[in-house]
Amino acid sequence: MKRKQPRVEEADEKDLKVEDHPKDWAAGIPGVYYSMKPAVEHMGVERTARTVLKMNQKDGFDCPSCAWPDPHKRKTFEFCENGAKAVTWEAAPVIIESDFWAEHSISELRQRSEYWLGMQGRLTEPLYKPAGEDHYRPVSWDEAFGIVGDKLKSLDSPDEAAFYTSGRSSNEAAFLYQLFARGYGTNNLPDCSNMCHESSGWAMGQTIGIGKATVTFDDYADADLIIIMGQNPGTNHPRMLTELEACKETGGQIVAVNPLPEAGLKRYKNPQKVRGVAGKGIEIADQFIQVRLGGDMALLQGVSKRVFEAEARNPGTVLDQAFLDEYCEGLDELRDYLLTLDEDTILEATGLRSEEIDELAARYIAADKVIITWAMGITQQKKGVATIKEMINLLLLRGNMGKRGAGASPIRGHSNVQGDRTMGIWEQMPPTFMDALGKEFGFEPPREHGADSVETIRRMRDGEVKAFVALGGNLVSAISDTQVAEKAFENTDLTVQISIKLNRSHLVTGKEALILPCKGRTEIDRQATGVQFVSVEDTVCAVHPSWGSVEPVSENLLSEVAIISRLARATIDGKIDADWEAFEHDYDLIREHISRVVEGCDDYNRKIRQEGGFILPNGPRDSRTFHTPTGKAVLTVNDLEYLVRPEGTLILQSLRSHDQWNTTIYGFNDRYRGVKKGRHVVFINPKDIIELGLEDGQNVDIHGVYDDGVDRVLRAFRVVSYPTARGCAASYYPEANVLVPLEQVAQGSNTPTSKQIIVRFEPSTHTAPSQHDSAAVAQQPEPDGFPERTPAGDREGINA
Ligand SMILES: Nc1nc2c(c(=O)[nH]1)N[C@H]1C(S)=C(S)[C@@H](COP(=O)(O)OP(=O)(O)OC[C@H]3O[C@@H](n4cnc5c(=O)[nH]c(N)nc54)[C@H](O)[C@@H]3O)O[C@H]1N2
Ligand SMILES: Nc1nc2c(c(=O)[nH]1)N[C@H]1C(S)=C(S)[C@@H](COP(=O)(O)OP(=O)(O)OC[C@H]3O[C@@H](n4cnc5c(=O)[nH]c(N)nc54)[C@H](O)[C@@H]3O)O[C@H]1N2
Ligand SMILES: [Mo]
Repeated sequence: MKRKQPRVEEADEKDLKVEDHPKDWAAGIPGVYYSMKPAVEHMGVERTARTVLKMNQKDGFDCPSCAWPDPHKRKTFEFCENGAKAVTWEAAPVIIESDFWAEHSISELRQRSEYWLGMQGRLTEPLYKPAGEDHYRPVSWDEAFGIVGDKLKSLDSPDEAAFYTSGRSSNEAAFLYQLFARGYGTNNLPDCSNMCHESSGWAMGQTIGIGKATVTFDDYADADLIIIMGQNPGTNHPRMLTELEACKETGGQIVAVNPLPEAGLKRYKNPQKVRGVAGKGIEIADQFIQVRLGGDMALLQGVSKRVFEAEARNPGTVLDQAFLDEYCEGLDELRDYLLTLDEDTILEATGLRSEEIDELAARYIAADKVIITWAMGITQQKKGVATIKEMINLLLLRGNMGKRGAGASPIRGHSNVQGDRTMGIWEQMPPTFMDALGKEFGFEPPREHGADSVETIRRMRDGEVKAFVALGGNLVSAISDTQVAEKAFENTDLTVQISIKLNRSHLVTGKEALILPCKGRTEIDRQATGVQFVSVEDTVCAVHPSWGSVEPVSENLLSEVAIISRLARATIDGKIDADWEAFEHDYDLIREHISRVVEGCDDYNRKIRQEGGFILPNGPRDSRTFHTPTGKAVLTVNDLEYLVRPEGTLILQSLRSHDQWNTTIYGFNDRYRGVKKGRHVVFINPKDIIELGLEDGQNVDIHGVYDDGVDRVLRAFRVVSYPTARGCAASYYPEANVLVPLEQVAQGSNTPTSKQIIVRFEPSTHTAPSQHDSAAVAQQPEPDGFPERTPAGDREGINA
């Protein structure tokens, strides 16, 4: 089973190369090649066949990568390059040997990159770091559970503990985990969603009464117009490109709104089609709108304003008045506000020309069925919640909700982040859920809202949270303000990580620390009553089973469900009416409880066994029912605000390269953007490079600009001339988290503003990358508005 520990070379950034032209298309044959090659290399042919070919099949496991849904009719290869990477990373049969921990101290491992740590292989033994020591040592499972139970029982208040969840765990594990936390007595259930789509949940909950997509999978192909805002599907949701292609094939149009000309938004070569493999692929975006970072709120208001103006010119022809009368409130207030909105402010905030907004408005008005879809470019902005409310406004004006081919579609990140929420992983679940939970398990759940991710870090820093348990994830790397986050972890008495692989959150520890290794989703889960499956929910509310398909990398591993059950027994045995031991043996028992507690999940055990699972009810989508206080969808007035950057600064966003899964770094190439063998780059518009007195290829230190007296800086990052919008820059996440103060959050959702960081640059005296890829060739922007990369000074910048 086990292979020899790999020799992993750290990338030192000195071989970093930047190609002259970023790619203008995504996927195609290279996609398939790039996905299969490492899989076969690391897992061998048989294990590759058992994993990659089972991915997203009805009898297989749900891809542990993103939350994009599966079609009804599955293809043989129902996965993308990134799914294959995620599976290879998890299922490659390489384990960390016991002597590793004596050989490597924690402080030594802390010097290693996330890439190196992840490549060491799977964790297979519970590990314990006693107070005052710098090494983990293997311990028995019983000893490990005892340490956690004793600590949790010794705290003065249950609110001195926090229970974090990342979005990869199953519905069954998530349900038990929140039950454990609430049975113990706290709502401190921070999760990765707090840093991700929290803004979407808030905005949609307040306006249409549900924080989930109002579309189904089929709606994509049916839409007349899809507006993609703040999302990079070519890298982060590649299978979405197939649906965008389907939409185009039936005459639909696509508009991409983004400061960056991302490859997948431009052209797509479908690897499943002959044309996609051999030809030029299909043009995706009919209009590319190169908005400034954080300018989307102004853009959407500008479009809605034009909709009202068009209605005023031709009364009764533009608005869906019947829909608005029956289902919505707030129309007059919105009209009054938008018709007085200053056009120059809109142009200033967006960095766009008036005609570009006119064109989008004309497309919107001409289309009967419109979907607006979005991701982190919107949610991680200070005005993220308000911006999403503006999307809802625009959709409602023409009745684009609760009909085929139309709706609001936030695209979730983690494969089961939405399911975790449905199961109760939220620091502020509503009273109806708490009532049902209390009734089912014979206890009084805590009612006071708990701490989210940012608040948990603050409480750990300030000594208010003393024990931290994480069901997956890598919070220290994922959260903003890295220095503060590290202090917070170190200030905690006990940190516990339930994980499959080593990451930084195992090395920046509390005084005591534990690692509890679990099975991954690819692995067969045998329990006393036989092989178990789990269930997950995708981004369009479809719930389906997931069966592991390969032997676990070690017999010593426990499932997440087993770990949570045993943690609960060690901590709150007998306190609530729950048979923890039985749960571990038979997951159907957990699902029976779910069916009585979670809305929409009645008869769960039967429905989950139907072919393809089932779809959760959704008021706006199914029947134009809006669970708001008045029962109507709410058109909202949101005062326009945008970030004004001081002279000499840029607004920086932090995003994903093509070779990573959040904090997991698979490699050092960002193929579509033309970066190789390094991550320490900052993409800047050529005109801004000149204006700031910098040079393409130069090394700079990037300083966060805040007046709280803390110097937040990234050293020796290479300037890459890139056709991003003027005034904007981009670097990779998680590195850039160093620059974001913990207090910089989106209004309403408390999500760190990872896409809106004001920075200034200084020439770096630190050594790092060198070699640049020759003098670049000047290129004219293409007619469709997707610019090419050009070195500073060679031509006019984009969107000047
Ligand atoms: N391969 C891979 N897949 C993933 C992930 C991964 O790390 N790797 N992560 C998963 C997770 S958890 C998530 S949440 C999703 C994230 O999916 P994305 O949201 O696509 O992820 P990001 O890389 O953060 O890209 C943000 C995009 O928004 C744009 N953007 C930034 N700011 C603005 C703005 O102000 N306005 C507009 N209009 N656009 C803006 C950026 O240029 C970029 O194209 O992907 C999921 N899928
Ligand atoms: N600056 C900046 N910061 C960001 C973002 C950004 O765009 N910019 N994006 C934010 C977003 S959208 C998100 S979702 C968060 C992500 O935050 P997290 O979800 O906390 O981080 P991940 O990197 O996805 O977690 C990876 C770890 O999960 C563990 N893991 C993997 N699979 C399993 C499993 O099956 N079970 C268990 N128990 N553990 C497993 C592995 O040990 C792995 O190291 O980061 C946020 N932070
Ligand atoms: Mo995410």
